[in-house]
Amino acid sequence: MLKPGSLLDLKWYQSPAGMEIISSLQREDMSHKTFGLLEHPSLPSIVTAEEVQYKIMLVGKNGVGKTATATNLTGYSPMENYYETPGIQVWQTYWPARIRQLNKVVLFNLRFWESGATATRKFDHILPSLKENVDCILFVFSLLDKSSFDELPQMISRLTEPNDNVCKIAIGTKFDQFDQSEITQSDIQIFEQQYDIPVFKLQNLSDGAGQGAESTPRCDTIRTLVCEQLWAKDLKSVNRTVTTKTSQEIVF
Ligand SMILES: Nc1nc2c(ncn2[C@@H]2O[C@H](COP(=O)(O)OP(=O)(O)O)[C@@H](O)[C@H]2O)c(=O)[nH]1
Ligand SMILES: [Mg+2]
Repeated sequence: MLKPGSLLDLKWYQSPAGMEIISSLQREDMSHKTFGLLEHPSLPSIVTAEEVQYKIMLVGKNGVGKTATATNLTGYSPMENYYETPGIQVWQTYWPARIRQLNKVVLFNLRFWESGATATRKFDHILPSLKENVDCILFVFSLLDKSSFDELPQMISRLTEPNDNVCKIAIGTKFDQFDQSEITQSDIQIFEQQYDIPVFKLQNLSDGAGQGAESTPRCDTIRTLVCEQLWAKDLKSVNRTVTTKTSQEIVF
């Protein structure tokens, strides 16, 4: 399993250069600017960051926090009231990161796709639309709902194939209430080893009690870790098909 921080500099976004790019992606109140699918951020003129785009699909039981994870990672305000996502929803964000090996900054354009389970069951086109050209599957479970964690293996076998070159990450939500979780750290480690899928714990509500601010990874860190897994997936595919144009662009 990839050691966190081995490909991307996890702290770079806090450097002066990182903060300059990020401030051009944020509003004055530090919330993320939101960009429509056809919009593009204008970066400071001194910055030349190459852009890479990824489609990320969120799956998991209803109510585990897929929408909250997508809005949290893209800087949208959380939903005030819970309702099941009625069809497909897409959120996008831009996030810069420094690639250690290339000493180069890349702007990650992350597009998160999610749908509610009822809509997915009712309309046959939804699952194929989510899966089409997907780069990454986020298997979302709630740290407060053991059954949502226990369902992951079945979901993995339904949605993935060996050597499919799709990046796979599990996200455990409700980290703010981890002290009430029936899922232990050892359960998580066994899962990571068995499926070779990293598990990131995420707190989507900032006012939650439980885990102290010190021990809770910032959403910015989780976003960077997701970018790192996507970069690792691209490196793997470059090793497989070194002749494609995209692969060459990624290496240099
Ligand atoms: N305390 C806490 N609540 C969360 C967290 N993530 C999501 N929720 C809540 O869980 C409920 C379901 O979240 P939602 O994202 O709509 O679930 P979805 O059906 O999987 O899309 C909502 O009331 C969210 O506010 C979290 O990290 N902590
Ligand atoms: Mg939802």
